[in-house]
Amino acid sequence: MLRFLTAGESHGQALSAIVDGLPAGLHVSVEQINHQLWRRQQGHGRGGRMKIETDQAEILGGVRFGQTTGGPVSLLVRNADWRSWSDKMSVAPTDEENTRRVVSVPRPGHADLVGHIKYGFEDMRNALERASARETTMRVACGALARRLLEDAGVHIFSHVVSIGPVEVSSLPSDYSEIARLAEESPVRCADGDASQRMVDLIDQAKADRDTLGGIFEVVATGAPVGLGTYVQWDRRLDARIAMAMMSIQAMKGVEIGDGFAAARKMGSEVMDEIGWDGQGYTRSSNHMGGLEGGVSNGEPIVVRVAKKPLSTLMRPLKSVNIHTKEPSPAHVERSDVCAVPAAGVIGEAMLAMVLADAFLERFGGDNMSDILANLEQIRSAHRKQGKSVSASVAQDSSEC
Ligand code: EPS
Repeated sequence: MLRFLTAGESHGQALSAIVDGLPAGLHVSVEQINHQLWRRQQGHGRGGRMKIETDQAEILGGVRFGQTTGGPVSLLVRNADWRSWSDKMSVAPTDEENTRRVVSVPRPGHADLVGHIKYGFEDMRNALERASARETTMRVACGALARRLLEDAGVHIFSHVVSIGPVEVSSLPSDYSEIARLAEESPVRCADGDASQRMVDLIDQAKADRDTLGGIFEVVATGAPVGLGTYVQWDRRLDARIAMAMMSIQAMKGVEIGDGFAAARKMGSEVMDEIGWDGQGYTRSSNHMGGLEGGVSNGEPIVVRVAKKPLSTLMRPLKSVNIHTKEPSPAHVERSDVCAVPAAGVIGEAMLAMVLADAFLERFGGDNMSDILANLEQIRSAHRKQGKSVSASVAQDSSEC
């Protein structure tokens, strides 16, 4: 089982994580993790914090001479902004009330109020510091390791933004590698140049209005083998595991796989991906199911769309109530982003990588990378042989007709 846990607060000293269950012999490097951390920090609409931070991972354990040992991998990313927060986020008790930057008026849509009620905090900073999407730094760091494993097996993951607020993509290349390339070049990770510009303009307008924006991103995994996940138990279905992972990202409010909600409005004949045989393997006329049937990967690209609500920290604060006086008050204002949908796509990639790598190890598992890749090859070649014999029996059946 591949799993990870994160720790740390947005303005604490550092963020940390443990990734448990990686096999031995996986080639990893801080440079490759840092590249993913850099991608997460980009995107038009990010706030001042991204100018302060240059997220850099440190590997504290589980890797020796560039390869995983099979032990837990321990990761650390220091918060550069800690310099300005060391007194306000002091680990040791302090009597200095005025150094605390107490948060007393919850922001609608944020974890502030539920954190106060649930944990009994009189200072909601205790809630917001951990609920903050800054935590996703570690998800991306952990996901970078899972991504390495998948790459060795020929699985590639990318994301692109399909809408920000009301602005949607209207035309996309048919080739996934071209979509990935164009998204990487866009300031909002959108592969449609025209929509990309309109998204930038919309974000500028929202900033001027002191408002925020959400949007939808798509994450795609190509090259995933058939048979990841299973229908035999509810919590082992791959689509369910992907949905949970995506919904666990801060501010996400919806997930769809393949045509998702649009498929629900169509006839069955319009949305099933018809099956063919090309002499070597099965073919599909389309991929409306997003690469998953019965909770199992079917060999087609895995396509997931995720909806992010607008950020709940508004520079023009909404109505709220002071939790101490119960008097009406404008919500707390904290430095934040106007739009973080492009970054959310990179985080979605990391979460999909973790889920797919976990399912991959379940299916092809072994203690080291060579065994795992040998298992993959053995199963693939068995499928090829099975394909040939199916093809022979189809030929025989048709000659008997
Ligand atoms: C951050 C995500 C957002 C940023 C944060 C850094 O966190 P939140 O979910 O709390 O709004 O606003 O930056 C700050 C907290 C700050 O002080 O600017 C991230 O993705 O790193």
